[in-house]
Amino acid sequence: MGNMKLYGLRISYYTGKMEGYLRYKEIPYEFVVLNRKLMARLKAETGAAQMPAIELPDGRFMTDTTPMIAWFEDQYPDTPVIPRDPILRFISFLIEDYAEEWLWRPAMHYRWSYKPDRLHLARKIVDELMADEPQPAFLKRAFIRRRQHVEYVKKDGVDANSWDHVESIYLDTLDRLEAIFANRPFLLGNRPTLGDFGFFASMFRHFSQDPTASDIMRLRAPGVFAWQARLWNTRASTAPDSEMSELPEDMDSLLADIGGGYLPYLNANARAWQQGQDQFAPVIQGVQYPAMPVSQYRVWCLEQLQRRAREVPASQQRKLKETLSARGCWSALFAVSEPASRYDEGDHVPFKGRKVHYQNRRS
Ligand SMILES: N[C@@H](CCC(=O)N[C@@H](CS)C(=O)NCC(=O)O)C(=O)O
Repeated sequence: MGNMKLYGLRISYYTGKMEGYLRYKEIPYEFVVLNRKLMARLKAETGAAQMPAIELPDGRFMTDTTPMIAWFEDQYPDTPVIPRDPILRFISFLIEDYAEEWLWRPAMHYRWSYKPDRLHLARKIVDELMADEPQPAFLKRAFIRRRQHVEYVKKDGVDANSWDHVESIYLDTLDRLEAIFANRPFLLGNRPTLGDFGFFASMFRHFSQDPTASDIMRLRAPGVFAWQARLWNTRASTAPDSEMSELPEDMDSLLADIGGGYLPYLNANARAWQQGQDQFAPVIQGVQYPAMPVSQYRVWCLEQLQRRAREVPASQQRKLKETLSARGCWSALFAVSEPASRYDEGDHVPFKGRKVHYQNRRS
């Protein structure tokens, strides 16, 4: 696939995830730095003003890293990042979704709530995304700082009451991953699987590089710091070809976080969606969050996870149930029956469809 283009920014969470995957799989691409004009074009081509987006050599556009990776896995089946064992396969989908969606809030919070971080990042964003716009640079930087803080921190549930809980998601995750990477190079063995790429989004482009969070990572979890560089530098053609066939015990606390924090959030979001609400204020692990937007996209995430669990062959369903129940994930996964997201009704993803990620924006 010559001339495939990856549109994004060098500081972007999901662009970093996609680049990590493409580099690992050795799929060639040309990186195109976005500006706001190109962003408008991507919206027209993909249905979503979001990065990354990919333009294939045949002119088709794609967006959304999770279905894009699934699509590339079909095109490039060698050295799959989706485990063959059906239970680990499901767990990989679950961890990918958890990691990229649930670490998003702390990643945005650390980047935009702390002064050294917001000054540094606003400069980087303006220099890439808005370089060709005529306004004075200090005004553009002030605009970005305010926009990001309002949209992705204040309106996304971070207030004085939830602040510590949001930070604990990052800190606890570092501890869980540090313990795992003391045992092996990647989450499920000697080479990366989907879950590694899910964590890579926040850990690579935000936490290992943004000033405040990276100080924490280097001191608290040097093994995680080493892992994100290792993933960036690992190639499928030379990665050891060995897969685990049993879920290692050291993954238990990560799965407990999913069952105790993330899935209850996804369920509250899905219930609010079913009731036609635009906002909801969940209680997560005993902490009252302020009102935040209902996300249609994340109703779809829950729906996809339920579908993936149902796809596990009948002969393995009992084991799946036992494995997830023992780690507090099974009942939380099916607490909302038929989430009915209506998100991708024509089965278009990752190609053009109606895609809205963070906000409800139903109008
Ligand atoms: N689910 C999507 C999420 C993509 C996404 O939200 N990207 C962010 C940047 S990392 C974005 O484009 N935000 C739009 C904005 O900030 O206006 C994926 O996996 O690609």
